[in-house]
Amino acid sequence: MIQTALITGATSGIGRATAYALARANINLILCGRREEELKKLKIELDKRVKVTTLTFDVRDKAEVFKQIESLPEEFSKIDILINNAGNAHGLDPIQKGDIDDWDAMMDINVKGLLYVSKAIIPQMVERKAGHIINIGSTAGKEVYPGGNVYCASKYAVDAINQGMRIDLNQAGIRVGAINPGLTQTGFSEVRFKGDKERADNVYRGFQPLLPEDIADIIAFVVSRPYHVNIADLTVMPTAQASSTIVNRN
Ligand code: NDP
Ligand code: 8X3
Repeated sequence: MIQTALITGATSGIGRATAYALARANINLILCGRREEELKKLKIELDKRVKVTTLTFDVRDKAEVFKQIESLPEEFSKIDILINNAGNAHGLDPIQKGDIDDWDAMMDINVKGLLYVSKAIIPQMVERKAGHIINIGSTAGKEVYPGGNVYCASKYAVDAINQGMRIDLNQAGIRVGAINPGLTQTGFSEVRFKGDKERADNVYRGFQPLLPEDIADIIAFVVSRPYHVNIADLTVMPTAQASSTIVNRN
């Protein structure tokens, strides 16, 4: 039975690599993001292999999230796997210097956006008593670091939501688990530092960071387990990283 996965944040980084990995596993794809051009390019590349459709929306726009997901054509309307991946950090300022707009963005996207998308999809999974939700958390959701304040709070919230979903959806037989990556080289730091590429590159300087494909391979492994196996919480760091603040750089 061919499955269908919806991936948020599929235009870049971990989400994009996951689209490739799940296509290789013959899973049909609903690819989501705000950058329509990127979604179109991805669809052209991947629909040689599996069925692909795209949804362009901002996860902060509650009405649009529901409208877009409800508009899915019949052949994509049964969603077996939800990958809650869309998210970013905005800024790395100490709390006393933090920008309120950055705080709003992180809580609205990483926490509320994840909830809106989940709310639009969970009822059909409950009805079928089957489904798999993977929430992309972070090492930032396990350990707070200097300047991480609100980003860490948003990822601690993802950790709590992941646990809460697993508890509440237990009787419905739905699998729920989190993958918590450490330092992964994606567009993440460029977004965090508002396009300052040099500062972004410095984050990954002097050691081998994770690549988005490393996380995507793990997601493909997690979804390929037999249905009685639920990988509930998985933290993955580069070998050079021991904690949020301890990185072995040359
Ligand atoms: P990228 O910046 O490469 O990708 C972020 C993705 O999120 C993009 O596809 C972007 O799509 C989407 N996105 C951002 N804001 C919105 C929005 N408002 N509405 C819809 N989609 C949105 O970063 P990563 O791949 O690294 O990040 C993916 C996830 O991994 C995030 O949740 C991040 O917190 C987490 N993570 C990343 C780590 C890292 O070191 N890179 C480590 C731990 C966790 P678009 O711009 O088209 O909307
Ligand atoms: C991304 C990892 O350490 O840059 O969530 O916050 S970190």
